Amino acid sequence: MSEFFKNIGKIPYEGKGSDNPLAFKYYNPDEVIGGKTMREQLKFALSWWHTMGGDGTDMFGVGTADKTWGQADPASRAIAKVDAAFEIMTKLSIDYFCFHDRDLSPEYGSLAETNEQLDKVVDYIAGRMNEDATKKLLWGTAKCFDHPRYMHGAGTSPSADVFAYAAAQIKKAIEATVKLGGSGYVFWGGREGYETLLNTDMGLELDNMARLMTLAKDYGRSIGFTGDFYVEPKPKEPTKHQYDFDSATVIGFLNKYGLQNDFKLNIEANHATLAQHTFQHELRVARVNGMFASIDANQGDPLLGWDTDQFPTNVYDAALCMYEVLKAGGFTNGGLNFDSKARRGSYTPEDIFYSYIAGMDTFALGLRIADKLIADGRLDKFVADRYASWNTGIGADIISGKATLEDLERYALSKGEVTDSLTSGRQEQLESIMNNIMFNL
Ligand code: XLS
Ligand code: NI
Ligand code: NI
Repeated sequence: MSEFFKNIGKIPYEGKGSDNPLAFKYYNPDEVIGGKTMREQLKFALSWWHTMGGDGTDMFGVGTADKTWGQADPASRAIAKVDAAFEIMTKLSIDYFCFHDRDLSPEYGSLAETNEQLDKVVDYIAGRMNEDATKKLLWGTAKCFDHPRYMHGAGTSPSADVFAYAAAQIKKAIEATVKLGGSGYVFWGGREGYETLLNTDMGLELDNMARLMTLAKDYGRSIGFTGDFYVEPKPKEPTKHQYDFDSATVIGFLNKYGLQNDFKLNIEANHATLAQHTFQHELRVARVNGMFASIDANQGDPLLGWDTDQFPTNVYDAALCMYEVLKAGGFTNGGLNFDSKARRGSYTPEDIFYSYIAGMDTFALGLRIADKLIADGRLDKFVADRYASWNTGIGADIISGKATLEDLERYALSKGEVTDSLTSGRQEQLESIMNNIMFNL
């Protein structure tokens, strides 16, 4: 088996004083933070599409990076990609990976042939995983958005034939996920939305999307998939309006169609930005509804209105993200998938390593800060004190359901003006505590 990155060895942890660009400064895989090792807390995953396939092609130009892995024909390239991916994961101490079916193996002449070729690649991956039990599948998914047949959507296509084709593709992708022991299966509604309501039966499209998810869930369970199904919210791009707009919208959808016990959320940072939410907001909405599961770690650019999928380097956001993860009890089936790509100008093989090191160190810092934030306790105590009126008296009576509307009227009439029951929100003081903790590592 050939080595693809001969001039790069296993990336060591050298600590914050190191100036070696090919070393971790903050990610120390076996160090225990918050009761688990960093590799268990962070569960980093490599994304097959960006890392193994993304060559920097954009709307204005062809690719800048060579992602052919030395192979001209698609079947040999698919196998070489597996070897290169395992080399990257091993060298970076990444235990997990994520894929779309077509990232592993492209489409061939017919669905039958496409499936047959995919099987070969999945079997090859299974063989590599057998030799190295540290490599695990975080989640799989089906690419039901790039081929022209999906121009009007897959589950929400006006054509029942296209729906059936997507169903067949998803069936196969679930089988591949199960075969590789995946703990998650993602639905990202790439073109499940609309461009104009003048041509759209929204009610039917939403019902059909739920029908497709229900069929997929029932089939997955029938072949022994015990992991979580995920929906990955995104408000727009490629369609103008996507149905899975944000966490709150998706949770409403899952509840309406009775999917809430099998589906949870995969939250992507850049999608939160596009929905004009913070990353932490999306995670909090998922968490308080018991629907938090997994993360697509990347970052957008607030000046740009599209999914730039940059490697995350914003430590502040990563810290607040890891705060939500720790408060949710940590990852179970989910993890941190780098749905991130090096910039088009960062085109050399080493840039793959520099960009992952940047992203992994950012989340390692985020974890260290979040752990300190919780241990420090000042923020949690402030919040607990702010809501203390709900623990006793009228607050406790409201929560227990004892107080009627008449009781509350009587209480308000006897109390008089209640503005004095409030205290300052202390936003600036709390932001300063956050800075204090961040820079006292
Ligand atoms: C695109 C999405 C996609 C999903 C997987 O914006 O982030 O990459 O994560 O289909
Ligand atoms: Ni994503
Ligand atoms: Ni995205």
